[in-house]
Amino acid sequence: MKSRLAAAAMAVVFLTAGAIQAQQRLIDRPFPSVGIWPSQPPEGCPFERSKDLVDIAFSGRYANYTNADGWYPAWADDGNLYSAWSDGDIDGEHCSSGGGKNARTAQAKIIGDDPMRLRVVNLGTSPIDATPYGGRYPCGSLVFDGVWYYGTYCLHNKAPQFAWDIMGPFVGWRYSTDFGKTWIETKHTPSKPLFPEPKEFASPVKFGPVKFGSPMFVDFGRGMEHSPDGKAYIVAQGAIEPDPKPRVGNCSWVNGDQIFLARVTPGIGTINDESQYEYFAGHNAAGNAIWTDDFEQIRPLIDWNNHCGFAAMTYNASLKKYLLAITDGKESNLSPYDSYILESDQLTGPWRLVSYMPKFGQQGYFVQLLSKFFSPDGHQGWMFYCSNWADRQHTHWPVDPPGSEYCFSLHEFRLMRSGEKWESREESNPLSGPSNIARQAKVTVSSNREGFHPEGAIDGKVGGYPGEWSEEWASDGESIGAWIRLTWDQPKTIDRVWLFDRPNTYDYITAGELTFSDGTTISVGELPDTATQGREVRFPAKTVEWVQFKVTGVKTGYPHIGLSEMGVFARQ
Ligand SMILES: [Ca+2]
Ligand SMILES: [Ca+2]
Ligand SMILES: [Ca+2]
Repeated sequence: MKSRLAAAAMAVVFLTAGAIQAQQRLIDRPFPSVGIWPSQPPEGCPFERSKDLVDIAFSGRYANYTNADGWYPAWADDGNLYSAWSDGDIDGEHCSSGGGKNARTAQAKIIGDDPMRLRVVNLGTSPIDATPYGGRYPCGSLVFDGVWYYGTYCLHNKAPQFAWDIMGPFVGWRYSTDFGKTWIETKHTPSKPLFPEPKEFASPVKFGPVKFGSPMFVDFGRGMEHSPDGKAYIVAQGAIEPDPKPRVGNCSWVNGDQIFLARVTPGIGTINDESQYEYFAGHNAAGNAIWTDDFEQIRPLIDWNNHCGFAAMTYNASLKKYLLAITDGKESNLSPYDSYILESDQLTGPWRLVSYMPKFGQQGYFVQLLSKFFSPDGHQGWMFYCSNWADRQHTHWPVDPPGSEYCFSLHEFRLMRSGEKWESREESNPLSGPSNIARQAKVTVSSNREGFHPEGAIDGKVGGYPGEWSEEWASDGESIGAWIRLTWDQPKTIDRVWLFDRPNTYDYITAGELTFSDGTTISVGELPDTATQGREVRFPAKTVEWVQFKVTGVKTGYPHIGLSEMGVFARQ
């Protein structure tokens, strides 16, 4: 791979300010390598280890967008991803799906082919009635033949130690023929859902279990191009009564005992018609899949009691493999979760284990391997998941792998072949190396917002809200005029400064100024808003006791301006 730093040289600008000529360019932020995630299946794991895909490794590169969860991206013919989102904000618009009669769901378009440089466009929110349940949440989307099908399902709160412990029914698919501008709601309701479950709806509400709680469309690639038969397939977690191993939240938004599979020829006239569906009903004596139109004859695709949960399947066309990602929300869904990846040559199994990842995220959920971002050889890809909704301030457990956040979060991974060695692509991280003398400096700031740390600006990490707050400096309500100063005990000879904006998209520095203890100044251009890139300022070497960065321009209305990282480099 060519140098990311070199590849990132976006613009070279010569500026003269004060007595100094400086050279400025944008640089990619460095990422720490993660490597192979140790596969640690628990006792009783029913899957044998895959011989073809033996591990999953993470490069450490990630990109985070927005401040919401509930993403289920579908790759459409026009090349964009279309997705639901919920329980958060985009561009100041809020959506919450837990509001009973006043629940809402939302949608967005995700533009771009480079996972590090996507643009998420909010397409607005829609009111939706959850009653008699407490919440009505989005699930899988499919965009096929110019129609966007968007599913919603119900949740309810019963057990206090578990958020949304009751999985209600999947209601049905609403659809849009103008890519999300307008919607036709499904004729189904929480009390009259598409699938005949749970069995009774008479008051009081019967709380499950269900088999198709939050269905996800199998990701067959762009416009469903690799569907084996033109049908859309859906997977979902669920449970069967009686349950020999009951647990709190046994059939919830993130827990289940089994995974189920169904298929339908997608169309406006078919998708909300239960009689058009066929259900996977096990294998016959010859090992072939049985399909039935009788819901009562359905059998699990995966049966691992107390170890199933949210499930998403992707077809990897280059490897000719089906990949199934499952998350187990454990006994209390306020704790870390386990996730695992299975592979099969067929949609209906048999399934083999690629990796069992305990405490992935550490609370990763909605894990999806997006077909759009697989490399031509099929081994390299980008995993989407949300994380740490129950620990958004990261006070209970460390984020692992880095960048696991409550947002649209993409992480680069590699499916490892047998015998393949993981080669870290990590380049030396100048921010954590010895030449970055910012880390030896004393930090003073114009102000600091409670919960943030001035020292976070020199900890060698480009991080911060909505991730680790401790990794950035945020001023207390300041915009233009906010400043940070680094002072050394001894004069230092330096020739380069790196500056990274706060990664959130509310606070955005559009201009600044460096001042040095020798009285010289340099005008600094915009710092990229999401901090996936930073600005490098190079100047003829100078010997100084302190350097200060002052904010001279911001995007208006965003009052806690600051820096996620400032590097100052000694002359080499
Ligand atoms: Ca169970
Ligand atoms: Ca930092
Ligand atoms: Ca920012």
